[in-house]
Amino acid sequence: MNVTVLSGGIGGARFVAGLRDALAAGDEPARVTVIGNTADDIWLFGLRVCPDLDTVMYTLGGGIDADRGWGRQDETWHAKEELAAYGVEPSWFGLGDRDLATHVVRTQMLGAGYPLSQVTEALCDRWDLGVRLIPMTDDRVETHVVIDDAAAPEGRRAVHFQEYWVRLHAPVAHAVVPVGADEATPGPGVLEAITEADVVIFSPSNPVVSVATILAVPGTADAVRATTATVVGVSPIISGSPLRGMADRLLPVIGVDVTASAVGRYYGARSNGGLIDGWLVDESDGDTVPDLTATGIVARAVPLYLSDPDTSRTLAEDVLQLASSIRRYAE
Ligand code: FO1
Repeated sequence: MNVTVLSGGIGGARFVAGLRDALAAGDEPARVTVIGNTADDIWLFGLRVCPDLDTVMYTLGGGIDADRGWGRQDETWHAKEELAAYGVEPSWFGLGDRDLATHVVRTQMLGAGYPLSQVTEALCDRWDLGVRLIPMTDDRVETHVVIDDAAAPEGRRAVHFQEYWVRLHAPVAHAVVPVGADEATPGPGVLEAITEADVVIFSPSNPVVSVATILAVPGTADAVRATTATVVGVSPIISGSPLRGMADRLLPVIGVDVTASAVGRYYGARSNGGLIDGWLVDESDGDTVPDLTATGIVARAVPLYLSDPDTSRTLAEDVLQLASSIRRYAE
């Protein structure tokens, strides 16, 4: 069975780890392809940093700092302290010593002319993930967020997503723009991973700066609409709040309410030209199942909290179960 997951930050990586465990315990051989968001990527001190790819790589490779959800465990920060001592900015982004090695290797390979997809494959070789991780594109796409700035001419300015999130802690946003998306092409294997899958999963990642950015690469959303796979999503919103991150700040920017139902309807039923066939909401949002069903989405309420590997695996099993019940129904 071929399963393809669209994944962004920490929630997506934890979900993929649960999916890998669920499939490993199953009786059917399965291959998992993770299409990672690269619009969070940033140049820092001359190094290319790919947070969402690294979070999947470290989480599935066993190198993640589980408390932070990003960066390496047993990390030290000497290089960061030395850079700060030189007064070199940005000092607001936490680059650990172990993590730096990943960015050095990546930057060296990019500089030698290797595309991000081959760099990612090379880095993942060390970590033995048990899934294939591919970037959404090899081209440069960067999410910029428009915020208030009294000092700016029109009272607003655009900042890189990482500055918006890490330095500014997600202030009120007026627009979210995946810069470069229109000129980007899907990375090697991305369209095939969607069209040849049995199941495509929208992980519980930020709909605006993770899933939407992957879908913003021309051709990707069309591949999801057209695939013979069953497409199932997991709500990143539980009882009106995101599990983590700043989706509650960004969903209003695209005119979507901060509810599990609104996000499901934002993706839309494939039977009505949308992107998903099934949608999982938390038990606390079970009352929204009827109105989702009315839009053509097969919705189900299950526990969505990813508090540990066991709950992640159970959630992944629920997703696969929903996909197979939709598949049977469709046949
Ligand atoms: N998130 C923070 O809140 N503070 C940080 O200093 C920080 C550093 C960092 C370094 C490497 C990396 O791969 C991720 C890092 N993140 C940090 C998380 C990152 O901002 C987010 O995980 C994604 O960009 C959004 O999901």
